[in-house]
Amino acid sequence: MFTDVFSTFIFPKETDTSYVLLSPDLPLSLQAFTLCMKVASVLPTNREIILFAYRTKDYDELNMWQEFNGTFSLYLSGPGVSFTLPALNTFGNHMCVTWESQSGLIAFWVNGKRSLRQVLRPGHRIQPEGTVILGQDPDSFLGSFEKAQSFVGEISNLYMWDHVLSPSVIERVYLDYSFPKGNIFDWQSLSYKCTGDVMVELWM
Ligand SMILES: [Ca+2]
Repeated sequence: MFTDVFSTFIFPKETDTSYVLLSPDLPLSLQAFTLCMKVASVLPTNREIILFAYRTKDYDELNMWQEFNGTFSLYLSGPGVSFTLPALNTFGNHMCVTWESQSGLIAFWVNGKRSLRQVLRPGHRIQPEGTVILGQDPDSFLGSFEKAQSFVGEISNLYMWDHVLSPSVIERVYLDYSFPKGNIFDWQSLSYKCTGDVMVELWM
């Protein structure tokens, strides 16, 4: 008896039509989160690259980008912060973002190592009833995509928790070894729907 093990989303080319819709296991009403994924891309760094987009009807609630200048940024419905980090590459970086509302402290983690911390929107709560997509930046609810902001490359090992994981747990997420199930998104039981030209790699 074999079970399909779902391995990677492959976005083979620049489009304004291809994306993956993710269904969270919990509503994204959040005062903290840890978001992790492995990302490989060889897109030029003088181009915006959307890495994760969570949008409600009127707002981009939680968006992660690589920016024109190669920095990485995270926006929470308006305000954002950017971080200078190792560039995306063909072999893939394991990236996490942690944020919690009380202090507003936010950090990126690359291959298990934490960036310096910045402060973003203390007291803020991320609102539920939106849609999470990979591959495109929606300027309206599930629409108005721009090809020049699309993601091209591979995304795997996507997990999200409604709290900040400890450094030792993030290290284990990076090593893909013995860590708690993602209570918002868990790569081992991810509920998703692909639209357009997105390939899903499955191992038997
Ligand atoms: Ca856009």
